[in-house]
Amino acid sequence: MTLIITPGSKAHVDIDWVASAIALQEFYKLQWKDVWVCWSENLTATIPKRFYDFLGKFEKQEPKPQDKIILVDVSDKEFLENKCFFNLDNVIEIFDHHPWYEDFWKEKIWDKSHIEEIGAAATQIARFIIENNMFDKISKQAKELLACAILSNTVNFTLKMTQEVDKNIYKKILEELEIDIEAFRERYFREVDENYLWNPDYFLENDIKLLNIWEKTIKVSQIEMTENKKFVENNLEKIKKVLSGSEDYSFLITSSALKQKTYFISFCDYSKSLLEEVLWLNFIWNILEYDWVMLRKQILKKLLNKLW
Ligand SMILES: [Mn+2]
Repeated sequence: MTLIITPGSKAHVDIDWVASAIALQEFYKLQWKDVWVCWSENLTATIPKRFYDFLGKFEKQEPKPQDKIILVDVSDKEFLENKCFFNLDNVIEIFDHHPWYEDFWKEKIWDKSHIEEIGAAATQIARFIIENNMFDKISKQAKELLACAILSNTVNFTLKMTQEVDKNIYKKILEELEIDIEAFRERYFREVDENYLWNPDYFLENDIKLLNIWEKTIKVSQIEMTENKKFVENNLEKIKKVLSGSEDYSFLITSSALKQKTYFISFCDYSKSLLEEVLWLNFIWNILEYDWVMLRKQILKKLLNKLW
């Protein structure tokens, strides 16, 4: 039996997905040889460059019709039915922290469906490996990736979805690695900023989400960086280019975990008025400032409620 760990589509992957998949592959390889990952090569800026060599070594393979699938960080049945490249009946296990499709998966794979509202899929995977007494067999880099992923997906533990278990598992990993918590966090967020500054065009382009909803199309680009304000001001023309297109609504959202600020950037009047209505705040020229962290999935939820 061949096991393939995958996010289910060929879209870009963030650090939560990469960290979870790599650690899970290491875990299952301790018991089963034939375990592969399948992902697109499009990495978002949330993955520091220091991990690129390590990630490049992982054996990737496309699933064949008979292969069994483990899904990580995704359980959206409708999305998968449209985008995935395998039969959903081949899924044998799922780890995800986006609630909604619990019943569907429970019915299909019963106790192999691990879906819960928690800050990061990486927390689930780390806890799962710890509970199976195998955490000391996981590589140092996989552990570091897991810790970075928890930091990133919980936006430094400020996101509403964050649970105590996210904080506890994060602490446990760093204690085991004997790494200073403050220094680790500071380094991680600095490295993400460095990615954006190193290749702004690429990273602006690759974290875009397109949605079709009630005959309207929405394009949302996302950047998560500490110095987001400076970056936006210096790259307005590039952002404008990324956001241009035939969509009904288009904007960029960028939150800073360390500064706890979010900015929305839009060049389209429809999008601006919609965001102003939902957020109860005003754009000044093309920028709206919001005094807390918010991620794309949260603003999309608000907009969808509004447009409904
Ligand atoms: Mn995630």
